[in-house]
Amino acid sequence: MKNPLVALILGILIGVGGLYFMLPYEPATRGAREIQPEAAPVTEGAQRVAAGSTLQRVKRRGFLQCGVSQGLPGFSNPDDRGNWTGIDVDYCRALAAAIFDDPAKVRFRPLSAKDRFTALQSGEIDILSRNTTWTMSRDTQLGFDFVGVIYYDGQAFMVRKASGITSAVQLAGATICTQTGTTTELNVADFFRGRGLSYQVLSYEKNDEAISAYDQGRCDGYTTDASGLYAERLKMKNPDENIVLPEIISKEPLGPAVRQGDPQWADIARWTLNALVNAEELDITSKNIDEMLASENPLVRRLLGDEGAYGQAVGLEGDWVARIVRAVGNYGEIFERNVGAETPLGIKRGLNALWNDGGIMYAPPIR
Ligand SMILES: N[C@@H](CCC(=O)N[C@@H](CS)C(=O)NCC(=O)O)C(=O)O
Repeated sequence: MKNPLVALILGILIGVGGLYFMLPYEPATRGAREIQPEAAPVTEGAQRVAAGSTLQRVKRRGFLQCGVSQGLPGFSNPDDRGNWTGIDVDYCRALAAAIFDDPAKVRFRPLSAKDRFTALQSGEIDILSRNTTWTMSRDTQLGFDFVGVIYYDGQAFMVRKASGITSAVQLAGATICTQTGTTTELNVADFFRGRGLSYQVLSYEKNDEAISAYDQGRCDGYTTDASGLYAERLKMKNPDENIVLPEIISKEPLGPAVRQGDPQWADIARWTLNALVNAEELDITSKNIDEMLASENPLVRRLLGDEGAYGQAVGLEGDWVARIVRAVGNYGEIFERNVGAETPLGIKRGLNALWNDGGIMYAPPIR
């Protein structure tokens, strides 16, 4: 550099630029971004809750607080005696098994679609496992981390058979019942507006109100995630008089979410989900788990904690996956037990089949 002044100015510019890139990344939660109507932005209070070890808090408390729905068969549904069943419920039981070696050490907190996010932000629950769609705004503006996909879903419509409607495009001018605080409301608006069709939406805070409004004929159609349609149809006066239209109008990747700010807890939640899927891929089931513990297959040995220290790395015991599978089975077992062909919902694996069996369910390896 011939001119020392030019060299000095250049040096300052490079230094300032370098410092800028070293600043910690801070997502803009205020102002700049448009918040979806369903979402309330993260508060400073919520960020305070997130500090510290959720695992330690859960252990000290002696049970996991798991946010679920108020009743959605196949996903999270209480019976008359308050026993919960469903895919989302079994996922929380898997977490409790990994932490406590006891799938019963979990309390289920029923939450409406509208209240679920504040319950997670405020620390009322440790994890949200409630047929919740992973969207960018929920992931980036609410102070959450989604840890994966437990069920690949998509939104569809239900109508009365007697209406003669066989396709969603015939719904022009229709009144549609749905629930507030959901992606469902937003997608239905996109669907009709995008096609220049007129429509009316009746949104209810409680899903059972939306269902009964539709069932009483106040709406021409009811819309939610396709899995939810099969589940909710079971609650109707005459389920067989209703049909699900063929169009899937959105992507609804449903998955568990945790508060941002505790990477160890996010890892535990993420790898519990991955462990369930990897266990299915390796044919490790609740029935053969004890034989599998003697396996020579290195992939099985790593998953079950005979090689490496994968559980210990996230604050769990080495046999965390054996505990999980013994308690709730692998992902395929959970699917079949709760929503599969032999259940009243009768849902096929479809997209939720493993990647090597025609679906897109794929978990990163444990190694
Ligand atoms: N996946 C959508 C919809 C979730 C949702 O709340 N669906 C309703 C209709 S199936 C539901 O679960 N209702 C049961 C309840 O409110 O407890 C979302 O995350 O917004």
